[in-house]
Amino acid sequence: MQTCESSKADGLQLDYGAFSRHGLSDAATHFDRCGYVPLPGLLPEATVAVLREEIAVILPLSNRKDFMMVCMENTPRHMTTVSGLAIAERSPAIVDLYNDSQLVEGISNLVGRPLEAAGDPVERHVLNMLHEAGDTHGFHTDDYPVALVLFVESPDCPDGCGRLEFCPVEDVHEAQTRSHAVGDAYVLRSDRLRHRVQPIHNGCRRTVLNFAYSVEGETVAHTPSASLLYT
Ligand SMILES: O=C(O)CCC(=O)C(=O)O
Ligand SMILES: [Fe+2]
Repeated sequence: MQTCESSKADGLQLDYGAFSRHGLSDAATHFDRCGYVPLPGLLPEATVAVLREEIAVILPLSNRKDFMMVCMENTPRHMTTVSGLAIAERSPAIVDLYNDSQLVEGISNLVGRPLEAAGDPVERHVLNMLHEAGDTHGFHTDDYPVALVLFVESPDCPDGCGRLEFCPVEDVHEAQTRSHAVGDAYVLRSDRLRHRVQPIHNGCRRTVLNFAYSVEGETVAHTPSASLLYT
């Protein structure tokens, strides 16, 4: 008998092999020290295709944001966003993906602590789209400690625009940059590392889902940033 269950039935399979394809001998130790681990190819092509359809459904609920975020040292936001509430309303498949137990277990193992869903439904799973020349998600730290960022679109521009840049909050001279292709993902210790997305060039597009998780038993200090960006 055929059963129809969970997001898997909708084509949102993940390639969990990505958790061992990062080329690091001990990813958990690396994450503890550096706060960043790539998950290349976590999203198979078919999953990217389904996510694009889901995103087309939620985009009518998007907001255009062009402002300087005062609570994050006046850094720029030029981007289109969709809040966690809108995603929950229109895309049960993305919500299922966020809650996928094998995914959450994989990230928990990487982080070395049990993770749980972010308490704030606005920030829990969001969409960030950079699609106009100069669009950027300026420097900030997140309220939640762990971010999983999934790439549905990414520029393949030879100048390498739209790269992730991150550095320890206390040492801005330690900045590192990383590029990601469509289908890739990464995990970031996003409350401790100051991070941004470098501006994109004319004609380039960068669309990500950001899944935020809490560490079980830890409280989160909330800033106004999520409501400024997603409502
Ligand atoms: O788009 C990215 O790579 C980073 C996203 C991010 O920092 C955020 O949503 O808080
Ligand atoms: Fe962030």
